[in-house]
Amino acid sequence: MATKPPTGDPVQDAPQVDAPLRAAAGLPAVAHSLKIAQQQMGVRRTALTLLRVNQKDGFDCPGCAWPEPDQRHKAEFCENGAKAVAEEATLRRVTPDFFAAHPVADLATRSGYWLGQQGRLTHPMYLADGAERYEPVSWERAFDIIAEELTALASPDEAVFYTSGRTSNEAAFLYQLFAREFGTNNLPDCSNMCHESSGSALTETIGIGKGSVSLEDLYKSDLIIVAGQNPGTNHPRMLSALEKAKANGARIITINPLPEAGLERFKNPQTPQGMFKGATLTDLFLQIRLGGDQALFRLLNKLILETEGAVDDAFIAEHTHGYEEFTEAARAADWDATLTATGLQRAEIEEALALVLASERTVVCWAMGLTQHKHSVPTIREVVNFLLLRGNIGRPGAGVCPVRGHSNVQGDRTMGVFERPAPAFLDALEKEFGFAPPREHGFDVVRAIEALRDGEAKVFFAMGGNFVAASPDTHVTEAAMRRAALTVHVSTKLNRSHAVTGARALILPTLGRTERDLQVGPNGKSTEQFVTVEDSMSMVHASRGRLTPASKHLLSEPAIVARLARRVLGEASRTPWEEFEQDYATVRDRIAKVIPGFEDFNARVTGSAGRPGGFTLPHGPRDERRFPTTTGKANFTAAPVEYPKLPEGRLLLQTLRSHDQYNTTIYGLDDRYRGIRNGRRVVLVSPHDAQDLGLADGSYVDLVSEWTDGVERRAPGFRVVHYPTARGCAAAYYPETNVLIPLDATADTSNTPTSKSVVVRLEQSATD
Ligand SMILES: Nc1nc2c(c(=O)[nH]1)N[C@H]1C(S)=C(S)[C@@H](COP(=O)(O)OP(=O)(O)OC[C@H]3O[C@@H](n4cnc5c(=O)[nH]c(N)nc54)[C@H](O)[C@@H]3O)O[C@H]1N2
Ligand SMILES: Nc1nc2c(c(=O)[nH]1)N[C@H]1C(S)=C(S)[C@@H](COP(=O)(O)OP(=O)(O)OC[C@H]3O[C@@H](n4cnc5c(=O)[nH]c(N)nc54)[C@H](O)[C@@H]3O)O[C@H]1N2
Ligand SMILES: [Mo]
Repeated sequence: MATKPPTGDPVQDAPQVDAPLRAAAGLPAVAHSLKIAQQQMGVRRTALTLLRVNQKDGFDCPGCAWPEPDQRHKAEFCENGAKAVAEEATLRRVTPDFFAAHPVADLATRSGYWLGQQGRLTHPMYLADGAERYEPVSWERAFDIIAEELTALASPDEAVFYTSGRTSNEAAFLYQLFAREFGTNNLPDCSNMCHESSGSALTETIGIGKGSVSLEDLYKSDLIIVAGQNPGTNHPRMLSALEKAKANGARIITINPLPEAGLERFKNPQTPQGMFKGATLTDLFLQIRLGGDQALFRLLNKLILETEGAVDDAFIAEHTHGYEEFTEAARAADWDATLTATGLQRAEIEEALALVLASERTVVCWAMGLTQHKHSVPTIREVVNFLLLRGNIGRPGAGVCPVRGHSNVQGDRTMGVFERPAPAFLDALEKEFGFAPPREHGFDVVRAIEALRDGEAKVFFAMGGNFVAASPDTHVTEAAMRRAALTVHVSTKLNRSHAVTGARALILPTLGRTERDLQVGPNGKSTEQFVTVEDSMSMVHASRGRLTPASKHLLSEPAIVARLARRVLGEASRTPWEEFEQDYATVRDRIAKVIPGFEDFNARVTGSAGRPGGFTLPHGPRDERRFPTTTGKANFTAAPVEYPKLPEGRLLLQTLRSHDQYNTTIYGLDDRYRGIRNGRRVVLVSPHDAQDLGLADGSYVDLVSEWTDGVERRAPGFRVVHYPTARGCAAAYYPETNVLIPLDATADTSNTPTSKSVVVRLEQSATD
């Protein structure tokens, strides 16, 4: 039973709707995750595998980047972590027979859900120019094909090397090293669509693009503000941390257009009381309009400034820059404009202010609700202003907490996967490896799509991910991809990017996190390798797979990069690629020499020196209130306040995740907490707006986005769901809605697609 994928497709998308839940997790969550896991893996494998998740001798959960507490529970995973593991550890297989039965044209008609449900990829597969089907290919031939296309390019900058955030530190380091030795900084990654706005804002203001808090800080804080994040679905283990913080006396303000079940009430399945009763988490819910956060924080800042003794003058004098200019801008903040921007009541903001002023130690957590707007960078800078005002950075219980998505997205960036690398990083690479890395900045995700579209890039290589489904402006992105000479995907599972290809295409199947990684050394003996990852709180630790690999033809990601590099760079390269493949410890030794904070890496990560379970990377602002910015201080900033303005009769659409998906991987068709079952094509609209617009619950509409280029982008056939979202705002799931997001609708500075603010009109569907 465990090995049979569903047969019917297109999957019947027939949403059924109940009232949303008011609490997350508890018994139903455990039952639900076990059901999905057992369908994929069977009962025994489910039990054995899940017990290894996030244990000190086990593997890092391939779900989110939330850290593991020091005192681990026997089951240190959550419902959605279990689904992520099941998705990878499934017993279903996509073999050469499957590809023989399904031409690419057929795969292109299938839903992402159906593709993912087919199981793990087992063989390297090649789609020749003009061929209808992928055929099995040897690894040698696959590397020859890539080398052929790469060496035929007029410039290394015609190649693009994408990374999704599951790639280990070791693989990521080798990957960027290869790309740069080949000669390009074209290293876009999923961060460009994710927390790039956080990185841009934090680097400018505090000097480092990472969060400044640990789990301990959350436990010690007086006030935790969770803005633009849905941890009940996307970071479920964060709820345990919030629960603990509350037990220690913290208050929680939630800022969100949607009431999200997990933040209302949490029934911790790991404690007997929690399982049944649960803890109320949110003390104050601010139901903000999409994109209203900058205005809200600006007004709070003005109110703090106007309160006698509320500002930490000593901290500001000693550690910050730009205070005068900032206070001038903040004092100009206006109540009426803020109430319009946020849709909040005056009393609600006053209540928030009271909680802020009562707190000595404040943390602000955020995710995609703050990062995917046109004005995301100034919004996050305003959050920094807010924390700086009361000295809430660099002391226990306080700080910035951008909650990362993919399990190693932060580590990949630390390893140098970045299209705009710092000169100091390139200098260190040059010194260690003896070649001159390119200095010119490369393409990020949006620029890579433009380059492919315009014929300026010809080879697209992806280390994981599902680029065409995750990227904005689906039709434009797909057309761009089809112009490439060669597209290559290193993947564990089948996805849409394998069906929308360049003239030639390769699928290179790879080991997942859960699988044992054996490499043959120079003496002919196999030794087990482990890799390392960095979580959202800068903790680096080892991850060791335990399961037998899905197929004997798989290569690990480090092995794929090392073999590719040897084939492409040949004798000219002085880098010991073969040694790197045989023994990942030698890669870690080089990381230790190139990247600050990794000194003595091997010893510290294995526990042979220091405490077991890894180590925390240095962070100037957190550790010693040292701010490595251009001014040498923490920078206050004073950007003009912006918020989205809606033309008459339009709604602002955010594109978000359901409870049964991991980005473009769809686990199932339910969104349990929001009361939606058996379908994904739903649009959540406030009943008031629905009434004004004449949209009955249960009617079907097309979502039509309106953009300055005059092009109408349409996503047809969405069931209207009356839902308690903020006025003027709507919500629908991604990736189905990526057709609506124009390629050039991006955030200022970070160039992140504005996936949380798309102006749409809702038209009755022709089929309705
Ligand atoms: N199970 C599971 N886990 C995941 C993922 C997954 O798909 N599934 N994805 C992973 C990845 S890569 C990431 S980046 C994270 C994403 O984690 P989240 O950011 O939690 O993901 P989204 O579903 O995009 O939810 C955005 C939240 O912000 C709110 N929001 C939207 N716009 C605004 C706004 O303008 N202001 C405010 N204040 N709130 C707003 C939405 O209502 C929603 O609650 O999760 C990671 N973990
Ligand atoms: N409209 C809209 N678009 C968005 C977002 C949004 O909120 N709204 N969110 C954005 C965000 S935050 C992100 S992070 C991106 C995500 O973009 P991506 O990271 O590109 O997409 P994923 O869906 O996470 O990629 C899933 C695929 O990764 C492969 N995979 C899984 N595990 C492994 C592994 O261990 N190794 C390798 N090599 N491959 C593996 C599998 O083949 C799987 O099909 O999407 C972005 N796009
Ligand atoms: Mo993400």
